[in-house]
Amino acid sequence: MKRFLALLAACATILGLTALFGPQAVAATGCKVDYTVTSQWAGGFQAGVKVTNLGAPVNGWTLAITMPDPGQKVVQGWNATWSQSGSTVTAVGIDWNRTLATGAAADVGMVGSFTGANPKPTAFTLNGVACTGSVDGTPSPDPGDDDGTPVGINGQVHVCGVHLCNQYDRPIQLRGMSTHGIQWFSQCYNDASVDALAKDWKADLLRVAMYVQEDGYETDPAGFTNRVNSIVDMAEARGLYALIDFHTLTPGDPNFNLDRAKTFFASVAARNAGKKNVIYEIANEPNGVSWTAIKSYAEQVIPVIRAADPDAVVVVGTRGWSSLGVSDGSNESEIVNNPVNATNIMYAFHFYAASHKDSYRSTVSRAAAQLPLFVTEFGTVSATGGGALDRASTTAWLDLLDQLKIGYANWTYSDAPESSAAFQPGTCDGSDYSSSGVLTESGTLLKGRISTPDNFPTS
Ligand code: IDC
Repeated sequence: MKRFLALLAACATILGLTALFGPQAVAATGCKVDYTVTSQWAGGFQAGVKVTNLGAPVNGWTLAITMPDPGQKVVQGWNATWSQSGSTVTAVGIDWNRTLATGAAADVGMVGSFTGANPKPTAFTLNGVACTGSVDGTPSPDPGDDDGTPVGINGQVHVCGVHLCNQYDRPIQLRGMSTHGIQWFSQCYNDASVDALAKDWKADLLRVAMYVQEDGYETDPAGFTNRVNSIVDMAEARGLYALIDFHTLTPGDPNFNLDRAKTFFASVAARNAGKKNVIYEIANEPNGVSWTAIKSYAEQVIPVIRAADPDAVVVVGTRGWSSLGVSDGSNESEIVNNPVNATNIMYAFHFYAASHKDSYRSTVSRAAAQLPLFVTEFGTVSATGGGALDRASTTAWLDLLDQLKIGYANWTYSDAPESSAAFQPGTCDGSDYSSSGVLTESGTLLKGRISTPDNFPTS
């Protein structure tokens, strides 16, 4: 009897430990799954899977998906750790989505291959419990501190499928402006100018372009880190997202600045981890360098950011000045076939409307079905940052980005003496950033586009 009790106690201990540390600690009592094939091509498909927990809160979950056709294989996935055994595909929640309150949902997704007809899955379980969606009354997320600003409405953003999604798991497009190099134009970023961006332009986003070379970060790491942080704070105070741009340009290989990037991002990510408005852009425009070298850089910098700020979105620059490789004679397939091994990331695409036209637009249209894209920089003029504004091409680009819900930041919110700047030279010496007289032709066009209503989804 004593021996039996001891055995029982040992079992209880093991069970207890499993309950504490096992990924399936708390079983859900109900769940609902929305499975959507978002695109399909010869032998391949992409699917979004939204799993809603209708049972007790879980801290750690495993979603098992039964694929009916033996030819269906998961190739890659996002927002979860994916694996497959026979006909069962498994997605395990990761650091930032592993906790699901009652009624909360996780949006995950996968790219798969198939050889037969690609039928939809026949069954789903969450922590071993069948998802029938039979319990209703899903509570909507707490509106929390919605103050009507972009960050107030959307909260912490994350990548869902090929989109950027808000706290309600709905795709959103963030529209805004990029600073010029803050080593040259710091006088343009002050309370009055950021007020104008938030209130008059009704922008969602300010990109903070911190050059690394050209008298930038490398000359004063602590000083530039502080300047970036203070602009992040100015954006946060007005409910704007801040895109922290590690503005590598020359040399084009981001690995040249790998150690600087690790130091910089460890610092800004730790300092800004608690904020909901920060997105990290780890390399502005890689050029003269292969995609594999860029991917290697990304896979070393992203873990540094995640260690400090696990839930932030990270944007990765692409080959050929962030042209998805097009300006180097390549295209998005090198990324699709060999993506960065990380979740919650997007890929940067840049264009200058007078230089980059239909062939670039068709690449973006095609790539947008397979890769989460963010236009972290673009100009209305030529790639030099000067020359005539190309209204027709800019309009075609912005219509396309609106239609695809791809976020963008325009180069530049500055009074630089070049046609890409939004303000007339000398504007930043004064305090008027609002009247129409201070705008350039490019600034007038962009303010007109950006200030139209966002209509962000709130449920
Ligand atoms: C340009 C600036 C210009 C500056 C030059 C070199 O407009 O004043 O002298 O950089 O630093 C990019 C780059 C961006 C460029 C911009 C226009 O990301 O730094 O800014 N551009 O040439 N990619 C394509 C164009």
